[in-house]
Amino acid sequence: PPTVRLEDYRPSDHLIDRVELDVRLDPHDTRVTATLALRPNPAGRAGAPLVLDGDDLTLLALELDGQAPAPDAVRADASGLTLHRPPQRPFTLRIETRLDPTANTRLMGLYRSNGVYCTQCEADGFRRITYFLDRPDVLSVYTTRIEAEREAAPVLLGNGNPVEAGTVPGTDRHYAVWHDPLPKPAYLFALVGGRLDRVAKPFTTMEGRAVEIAVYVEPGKADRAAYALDAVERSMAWDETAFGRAYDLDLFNVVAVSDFNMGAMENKGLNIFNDKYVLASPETATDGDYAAIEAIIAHEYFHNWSGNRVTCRDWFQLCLKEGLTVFRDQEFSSDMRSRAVHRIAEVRNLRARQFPEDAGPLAHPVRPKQYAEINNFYTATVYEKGAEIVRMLRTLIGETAFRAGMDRYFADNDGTAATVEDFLKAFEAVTGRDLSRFAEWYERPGTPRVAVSGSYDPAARTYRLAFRQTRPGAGADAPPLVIPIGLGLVGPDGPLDGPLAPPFAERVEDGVFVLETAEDAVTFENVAAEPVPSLFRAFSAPVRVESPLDDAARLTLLRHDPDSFNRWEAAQRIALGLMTAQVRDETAGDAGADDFVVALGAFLDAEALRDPAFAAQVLALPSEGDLADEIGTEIDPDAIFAARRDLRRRLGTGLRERLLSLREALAEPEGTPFSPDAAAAGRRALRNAALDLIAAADPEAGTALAQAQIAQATNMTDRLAGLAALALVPGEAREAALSAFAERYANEPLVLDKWFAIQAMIPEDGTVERIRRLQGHPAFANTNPNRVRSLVGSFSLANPTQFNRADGAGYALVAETVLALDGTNPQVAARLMTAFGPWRRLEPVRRAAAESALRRIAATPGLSRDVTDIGTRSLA
Ligand code: B3K
Ligand code: ZN
Repeated sequence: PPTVRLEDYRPSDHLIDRVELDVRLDPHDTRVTATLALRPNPAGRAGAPLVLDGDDLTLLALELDGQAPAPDAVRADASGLTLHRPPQRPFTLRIETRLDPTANTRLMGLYRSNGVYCTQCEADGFRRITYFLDRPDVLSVYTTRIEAEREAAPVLLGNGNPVEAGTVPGTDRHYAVWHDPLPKPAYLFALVGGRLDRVAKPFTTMEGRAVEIAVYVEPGKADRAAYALDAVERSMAWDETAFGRAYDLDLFNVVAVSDFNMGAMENKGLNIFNDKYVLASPETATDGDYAAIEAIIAHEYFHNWSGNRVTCRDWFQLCLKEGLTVFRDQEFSSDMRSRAVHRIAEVRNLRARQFPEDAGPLAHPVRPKQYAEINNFYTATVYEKGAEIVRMLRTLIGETAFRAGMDRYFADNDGTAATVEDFLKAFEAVTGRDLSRFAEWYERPGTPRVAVSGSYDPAARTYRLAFRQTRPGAGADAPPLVIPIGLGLVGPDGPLDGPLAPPFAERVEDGVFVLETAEDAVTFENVAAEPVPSLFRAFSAPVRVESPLDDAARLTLLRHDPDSFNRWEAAQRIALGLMTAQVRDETAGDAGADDFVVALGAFLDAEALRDPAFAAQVLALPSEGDLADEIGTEIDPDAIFAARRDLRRRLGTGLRERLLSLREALAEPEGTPFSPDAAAAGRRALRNAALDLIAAADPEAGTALAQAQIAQATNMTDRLAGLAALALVPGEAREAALSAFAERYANEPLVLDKWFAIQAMIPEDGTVERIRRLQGHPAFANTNPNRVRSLVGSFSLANPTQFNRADGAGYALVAETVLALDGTNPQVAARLMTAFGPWRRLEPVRRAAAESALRRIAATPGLSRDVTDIGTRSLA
């Protein structure tokens, strides 16, 4: 496939100022008439042909300024429309196309989900609706008339504000006209038509604008939309106080559909969501679901400024809207919940998804330099590492300057399609700093390493910390990155910053040292005793740290570090060390493990009831993926699994009495109404973390507890945690609980997804066969992305021993699914295939099996561009 390169960017030769769309919805024969007000772009090439994008389109009619153009003046086919000699002045094109939304299984462009008409245009789906300049730097004002059979689609929604509605005389059809006053790129276009229930509430912006917020869901599910509706309201209020950003239309609509390629989409004034991220009730949604709904509602809403009002010049700038908006939603969630616990969750996620990506064949810079298929670049690197860059920027310049820079960015770029340079320029303007060196973060793939060593001089009462940064694959002459390092010193009894004579270091400001060269060091003065350094507080940079700490020092941090993140990190590093020692067959770890159990016991005594959410994070050991990432090469997932299982057993045995009594102490008194708030969720999280460890040590006791929990559960969090504990214990009890769960939720697709996922994650030999059976379950469908992700996606990403079975059966299952899906939904197929990313880091037998599965996929004729691209890069 042709490669698109950042360096080849040039402005469009033409602009489209206004778009009038007339969409007559029909299940198989939808007619779209687009009237485009075009003109030559003064910044483009004069006299250039007009080349409109198209994808799978059927052209019915074409007029240029009211006339049919001469046949030799035009070339049109399914994938584009070229006007060889367009007028050198403003002109109008009227284009009529025919679509079959029911046949659209790729879920890009206009399609039907459970009978509801909806659209997905980012990144390049608008060209599946009409011929267009489908690129983000062409901004137009849209007016959309939507027409449909009233019975089939009583609700008709578009971008912007509603301007007119009525019936089509003499028919059973009706229409609605929507006008969006703000110019936008085509990827933000959306329409919806269908039978939907609605919940709504008013909001008044800080500018005094009356807004109606509404959430539309499948009929009968309105009561499950309340949480999402409130989350929109909280998001609107937060963006006003945190960033001074007010909403700008009279309506803000959210629509939930059941077939959706990703989480949600920020279309202007009409966000379309995967129903998984809207629908919630205590009976069907876990605390994790509630948190995800709040975060994604916020994310899409925040795009209204970071993405829509200021959009991207080209798709290489994707992190400009995505990294920034992830940062904004993280800050929102931190303010709504516990900042420390949320930071831990962010870092877990970064390490689980972005670090491996950055260490494998699909690694790319946060701002890629080239792509073959842009839809494959909606990655953890662009989103999550992109967010970390924004966070580092804030750490470097401080909160006040950061806010001023954001204001400047919005003011200078409002209504335009911007670049990463424009973003940085705003911060340079308000701080007077040169950020060109910092900008390297956008250009370099790979996770940097920072090696740290410390030395104490008791006579001089100084403590010196030396840092050395390296980047994988980077030569010695590669420019160093600018790395903010959150720092503090901790003594045996607590922080070493007593009020009388605190330690200080000249180049540590507000607890941050900035490493700008390959090597540097900082010296603290006035240090009364040998300290333990607390490094990269709050995970101040997305790097791997080669730390000088031993386990005794880490236990000091676990006890005394005022930085909660580093308390958690200390426990994680100790656990990681114990487990990797076992994997590497070093048996010396036993005494260390005992010390760890004792320390965790003390930690629980001090903290568990004070901050259960945080304690749950400390108890949750690093994942198998974390271990694989730590080990890095010749990975044997079975050995990793065994090491983790053994440490869980040890903790479950050593902490048993404490865990049991914590479960008692944290139980909600009977009759307590369910609340999804962070405090209640934290108590449930700790109870369930305790259950996991108890069951690991004593499957029989665990089974009994899990069964009782399921029987008494008043919410999905506890019910599912019970089921998850049972799922790890082979036998009758597990199978009975699984059947009962399936029966209870037979008509709840989103809950059945959890049931599919739990079974897909069973770390036992029979799982591949179980999944094959489940693929034939009446509730399973390859055409629904949520079903595929819950069954096959969970397997490939969250069941390392079975996906990586030495006989290759796990790889074969995923490869077959990729191939089966590619014809209908290439985006989801390609996403699934990324699970093979770490293949080169496996031990030789599995490496060979994974490679041959990859090669089998890649050698299949007729593959989509999406899957071809992942295959090519994975094998390169
Ligand atoms: N912007 C969309 C993602 C579109 C993905 C296109 N393949 C959702 C989001 O990040 O908010
Ligand atoms: Zn986004």
